[in-house]
Amino acid sequence: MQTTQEKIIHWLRTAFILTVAVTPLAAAPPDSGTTSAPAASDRSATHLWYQKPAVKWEEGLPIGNGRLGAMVFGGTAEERLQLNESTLWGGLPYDYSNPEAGQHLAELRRLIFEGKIPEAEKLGQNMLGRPKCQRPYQPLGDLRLRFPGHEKVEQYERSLDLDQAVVTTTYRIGGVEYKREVFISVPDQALVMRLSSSKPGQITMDVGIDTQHAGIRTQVMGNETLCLSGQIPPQPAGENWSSGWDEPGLKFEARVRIAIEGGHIEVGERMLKVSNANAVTLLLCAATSFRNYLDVSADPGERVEQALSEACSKTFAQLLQNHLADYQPLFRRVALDLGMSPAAALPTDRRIAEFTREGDPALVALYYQFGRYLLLASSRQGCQPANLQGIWNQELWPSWSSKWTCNINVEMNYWAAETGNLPECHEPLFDLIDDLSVAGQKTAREWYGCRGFVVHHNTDLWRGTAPVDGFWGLWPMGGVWLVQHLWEHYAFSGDQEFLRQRAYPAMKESAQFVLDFLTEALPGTAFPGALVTNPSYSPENYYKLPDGGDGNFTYAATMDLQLIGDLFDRCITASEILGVDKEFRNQMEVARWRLPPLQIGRQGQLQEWIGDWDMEAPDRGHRHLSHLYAMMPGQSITPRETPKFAAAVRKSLELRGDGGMGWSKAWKVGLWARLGEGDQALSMLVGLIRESTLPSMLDNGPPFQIDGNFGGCAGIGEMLLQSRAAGEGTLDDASGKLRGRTDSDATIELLPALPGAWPTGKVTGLCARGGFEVDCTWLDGRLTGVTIRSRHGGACRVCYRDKMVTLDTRAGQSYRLNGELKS
Ligand code: FUC
Repeated sequence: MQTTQEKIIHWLRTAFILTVAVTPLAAAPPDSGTTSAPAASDRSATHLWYQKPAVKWEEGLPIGNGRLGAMVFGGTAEERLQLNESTLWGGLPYDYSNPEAGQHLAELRRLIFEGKIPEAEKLGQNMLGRPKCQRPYQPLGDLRLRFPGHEKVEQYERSLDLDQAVVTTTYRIGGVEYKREVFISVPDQALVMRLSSSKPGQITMDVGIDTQHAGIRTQVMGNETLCLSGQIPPQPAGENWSSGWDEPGLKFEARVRIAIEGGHIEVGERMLKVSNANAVTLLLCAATSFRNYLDVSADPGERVEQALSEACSKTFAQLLQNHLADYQPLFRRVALDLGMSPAAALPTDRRIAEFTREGDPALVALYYQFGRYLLLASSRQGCQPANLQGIWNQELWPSWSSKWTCNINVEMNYWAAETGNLPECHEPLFDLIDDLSVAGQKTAREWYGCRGFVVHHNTDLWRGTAPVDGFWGLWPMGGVWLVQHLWEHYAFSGDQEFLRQRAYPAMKESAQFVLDFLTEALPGTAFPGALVTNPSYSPENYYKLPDGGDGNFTYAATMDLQLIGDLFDRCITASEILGVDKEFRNQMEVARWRLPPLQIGRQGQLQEWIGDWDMEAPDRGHRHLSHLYAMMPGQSITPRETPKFAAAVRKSLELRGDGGMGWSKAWKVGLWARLGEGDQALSMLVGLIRESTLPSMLDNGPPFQIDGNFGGCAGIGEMLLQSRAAGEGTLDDASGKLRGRTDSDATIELLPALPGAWPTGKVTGLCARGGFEVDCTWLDGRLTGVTIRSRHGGACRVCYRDKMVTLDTRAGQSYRLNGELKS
């Protein structure tokens, strides 16, 4: 196998550059993705399906509209839909501030510069927020349906249709076929379930709703509505990296309304009893008192009643139509066909268990589309961003409180948003950043005496920005990573108003923090006089100290330098584009030059820390790949522009091995793809699907964490298409210094990491930086055609293996090239 460096050398030798005037095709319609439905026979590309109900929660099928979520079990005699509302969290508005934290900073820095790491880590414990853990995401309740006599059924099937975002359960008893369809609608803000059967008068069931929050009881309203209404009770003692709270918290309410066709309804003990109906439509709406992170004064009952009464006035067919009219144009923007094999006919749990490299390429396409589905279901405009579990959580104390973890997890949730043509789904993250850029100012002042804003390694509904959990929580780079997403949205969309109004202001606040936070390395350190971060930490890894102990803290961990390099580069470019802040731009240019370089260590690896400590690090297979940020999701190291450093990344990746949780494997899929090594990327994908994926296709960390799904989805996208924005910065490959923006055009790499196991395929609607939408076909492992739609015009370098062509595009036009990149 060729190494990355050999590949680059080969590419440099053989590359020829052409600039061609390609005649555009007819102007593309504004939303020109694939809008037709997949072939009806091709269920394997769009359906997850199973021959038995979920027993465990993790086996359920998730549905959602970004705010309301449900895990559907598909039971027969007993059906359970576990419910969530994305703003239902523990506690009340809170800022975790610690006025004494800042007084320890100078001493902490001195200890770290002097290598007194255990002492520094002890001191760091005094610099945590108060209390030292944040609040957890909470479950709402459970909708429970009981069907007497449905214990023994035949021809059972439950499925999730990704093209419709509908979960369907069907089975037979005797000569009667039963069917339940359920979806959660964005336009109607309701969970909608339709129960029907092949013969009239067959639907008899009990309907109830309950919650595990203490002291809350269901009430019956009239004879067709159930109401679950209450307030999160105090939980003084926290668990699982959560703090408790002493006061009653958010108010919440859920109402269920039933409309029957034929038969009748009776009121039972806190439930409704339906008998002998021909069909039933069940609607469920829910809300909380949360308005924003400072204001929890909304009336959930009013919110619920309004949504419910509007939804009630529509038929099931109208509700379904509204739902599909919202969902399908978004979902169908991207279509992916990696080829079919007999395995595709099997139920999804078997496909996952039996997945091999060559065996079932269609499962990869399904996994990819499932990621896009999950983003649409958990991250919609106006809602909270997808948390560690998206929106699906049944625990009072979920793993890591199901928060937004900012040292990889929440960012990974959004890696597929732009490439997968769902930029609208990225917006909840921008709203979160807006909040944090305000909330984090107080923390920046209080902890570090800095301007701008800081975010540490976690945040919650209350926009906590203080360091939490333990001394390792003193990782002040969360905001620096998050704001890169604003730049990315600009890079894909070219939306200058977005850059001016939203992206640049937050990026600038973050850069201001960094400029103030950077400090001169003391004499006796590796780079005396350089500007460095301190305290610093390579999430969440540790190294061996000279006395044999473990050290976490350091100064200038590699990842910090990369994050700051990207932030400065992008802020400098943004300020130039917008024609503002010349003086501030100069400060960033000077500071960038004074950062220490990235370094290649004894093993040829990219050093994770300021010292060459990787080889002796106790956990060499550590799940985090923090120092490889510059290659994925960052772009300052690439095989084309910085072959020496790309080879060092490759070495680091090899040294890390193939283990880790789902999200770690997903990150490696993306890294191997960026290295242009499709077979390695596929190997990681096999690991992700075989070892770290539940039968439901949700990530199985373990435990379940949705970042693995989103990261895997993004990684598959990277195997098929990569792109760089015009002028994106790189390292100087000789010195490892950050050298700022280059003069290149936007670049698109077609099929950069296509594995041998996917010889034939087609993808439509992937997005590239620079404002392009790309369709590709390939045969026998070679590109056969590409169509590029330009959103806002501009030059674009199109690369495929050793070929390159520059297109000078006009806004709204499409360009078609063959496998030789000729028109
Ligand atoms: C980081 C990771 C863990 C987990 C948690 C939510 O702490 O190291 O593995 O993903 O975030």
